[in-house]
Amino acid sequence: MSPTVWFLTGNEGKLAEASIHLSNLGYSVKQLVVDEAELYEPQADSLEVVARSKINQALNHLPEQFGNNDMILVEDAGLFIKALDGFPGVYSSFVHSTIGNLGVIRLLNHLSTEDPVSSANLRAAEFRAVAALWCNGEITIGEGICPGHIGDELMEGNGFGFDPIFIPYDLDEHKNPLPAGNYGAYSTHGKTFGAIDSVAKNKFSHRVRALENLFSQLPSA
Ligand code: ITT
Repeated sequence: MSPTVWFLTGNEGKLAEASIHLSNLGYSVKQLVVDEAELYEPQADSLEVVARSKINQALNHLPEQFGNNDMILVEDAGLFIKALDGFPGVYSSFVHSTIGNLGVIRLLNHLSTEDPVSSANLRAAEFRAVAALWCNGEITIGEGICPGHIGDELMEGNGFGFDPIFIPYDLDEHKNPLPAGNYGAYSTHGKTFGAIDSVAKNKFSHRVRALENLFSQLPSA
C-alpha cells in the first residue's frame, strides 16, 4: 500500500493542488487537521524556517491512523512583488487578510508610469513555495518559484488567495519560464491563476515545482 502524505494545512486550495499532483505520483494525500489555536507561525524572514517549525509542531499532533511509512507535508508560500522589494513575501497572509487583492492592485497603481514597458516591469512578481516533508525522522526541503506579474484588475474563478491578480509568465516546451512578454508552449493567455482550473495552474505553480524538487530528492525517486 502506498504511504499516505498527511498535509498540515488549513488551506483547502493548497490541499487540492498538492493532492492532484501527488496522486499522479501514487501517493494518497490526507489533510492533517490541527486546531489553529494550537499552532503558531513564527515571524521569520525565511519560508524554510516557517516550514521546519510547522513540521516540528505537526509531530505533536499525529492522527491515530498515522501509519509506519506515512509522511508529513507542510508548505509555506508567499507572493513577492519586485517593485516592493519582495513585499508582502513572508507577510502574505497578513496582507491578503487586510488590504486584500484590491489593495495590492491599488498599491501598484500608485507606482505606474506613462511608459507601458516600465509600468509592466513594476508589476513583476513571483510566487515562492517551500515544501518540507517528514519521512522516517528525516526532513527534506523542496523549493519552487513561479514568475509572473500582477494584473490590472481582479480575474476571479476557482482560485484562492492572490490567484485572482497573478498572471504567470509563459513556459517553454520544457516548462521553463520565459521572460516577460514571450509566448510559449504553455500559456494562460493573459489569464490569472484565478481564472484557470487547478490542473492548468499546476503546470506553472510554485507549489508543484516545490513538490517536484522535494520528491526528486527522496531515495526511492
Ligand atoms: P497554511 O494553513 O498551509 O499555512 P495559508 O493560507 O496560511 O495556509 P501560506 O502561509 O502558504 O498559506 O500562504 C500565505 C498567503 O499566500 C495566503 O494568503 C495564501 O492564500 C496565499 N497563497 C499561497 N499560495 C498561493 C497560491 O498558490 N495562489 C494564491 N495565493 C496563495
